Amino acid sequence: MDLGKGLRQALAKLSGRYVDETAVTELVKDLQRVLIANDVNVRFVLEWTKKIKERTLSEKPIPGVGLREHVVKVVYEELEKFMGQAHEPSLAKQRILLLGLFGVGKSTSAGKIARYYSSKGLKVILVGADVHRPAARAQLQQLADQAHVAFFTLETNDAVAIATAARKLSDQYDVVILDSAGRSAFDEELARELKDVASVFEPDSSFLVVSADAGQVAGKQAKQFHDAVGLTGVLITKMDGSGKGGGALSSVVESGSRICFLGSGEKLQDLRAFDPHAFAASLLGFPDLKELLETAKRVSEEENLEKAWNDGKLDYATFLSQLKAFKKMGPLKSVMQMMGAHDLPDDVMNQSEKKLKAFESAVLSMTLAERNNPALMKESSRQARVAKGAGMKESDVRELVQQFEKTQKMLKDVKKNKGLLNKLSQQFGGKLGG
Ligand SMILES: Nc1nc2c(ncn2[C@@H]2O[C@H](COP(=O)(O)OP(=O)(O)OP(=O)(O)O)[C@@H](O)[C@H]2O)c(=O)[nH]1
Ligand SMILES: [Mg+2]
Repeated sequence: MDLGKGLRQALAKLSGRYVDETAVTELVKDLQRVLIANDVNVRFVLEWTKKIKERTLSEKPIPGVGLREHVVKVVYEELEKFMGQAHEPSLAKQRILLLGLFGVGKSTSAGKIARYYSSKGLKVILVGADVHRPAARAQLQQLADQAHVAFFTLETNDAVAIATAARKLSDQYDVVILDSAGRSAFDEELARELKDVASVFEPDSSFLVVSADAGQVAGKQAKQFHDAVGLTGVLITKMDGSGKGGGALSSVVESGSRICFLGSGEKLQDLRAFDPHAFAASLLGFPDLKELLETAKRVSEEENLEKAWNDGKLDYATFLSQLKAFKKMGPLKSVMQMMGAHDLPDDVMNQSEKKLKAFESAVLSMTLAERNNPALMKESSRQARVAKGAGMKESDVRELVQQFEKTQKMLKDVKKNKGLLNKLSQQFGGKLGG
């Protein structure tokens, strides 16, 4: 199972249940299972989850944030902390050396980095110095064409001669990127060749390219290459297609190397500078967790909607204002994810976003009297009028009315309401889930 999905499912189990020590212990076990299945080092998994358990149980949630969200926040923060620093690619004049074993994605990554810098307005040239594989330089030239950058090589089998000439290209270009030859395994000969190339090319940055498929072996590779030729950081490719991304990431961080870029596809735009904040957010399925938590708090304060719920007075007007508040929190998908409804198929998501919109236009087509006195909407002549006003089918309006009545009934059944968001998540989350 992919790491993000596994983590999200583990967290989603918390929704709708009382979060206590038993629930946290269970979560920790789930997290451990997911991480180990993704090839993450066992010692790290145990240390990391221990910290999560300690923090979750000892810290008080910030006001306005439920216990479940608090747990999610702790997991998120610990993930972010572990991942190390963000990499901000320098925009200065520079030379970049790419190294790594066979087929890991060096040349593709060279093209991606070239495209990145070129899009920043810098003058970029790609240098083909893989003198071992016959078609390597032609492939790099194609990548240069795709990225709309210059290309350079020499018709020789002497990589050092090419690197020497490439060093001089800095007179004419802002960014010179040298693509070196791969090997099936790290060995003395490769180390020597890379050292020779580096000594004449004098790179500002040397990035080791590893594939996510390598799993924990990525960390070992990072250490070998670092000890032999020195590294600025690591670029992990194929994050899109591997179940071992977690192992590759964590082992590289543990080896003491920095993660600088992530590649997540074959196209030139599939490259991101590494940002632990964004990375943790995307793994856990939150576009921006901090913002979402803050918005959730602000919305409920501003609108004081809990009061309406606690009073047990649900009419179309209240319901509409709740929907609007709900919408303010961002796309339905993010909100649902915050509520723990993860990995729902897109068509389900889109459909219910559509439903929400339909509901809104229906309510807007109601008279004030109808909004405040929901019983009126049972009349089919009124339903027909609203349908016409909202540009909907009568059957759709009828369905919405039925849905509203269900919600109303549910509200009456619940004596003490814990909060608007919980209620809404039950109404919509439950419906979507089932
Ligand atoms: N899915 C996916 N495929 C990738 C990614 N990066 C590279 N590839 C693919 O991996 C294969 C090898 O990529 P190359 O860039 O040729 O790898 P290389 O390290 O230069 O290979 P050698 O020069 O033979 O050592 C190609 O089919 C690429 O399209 C990535 O991030 N995701
Ligand atoms: Mg190559």
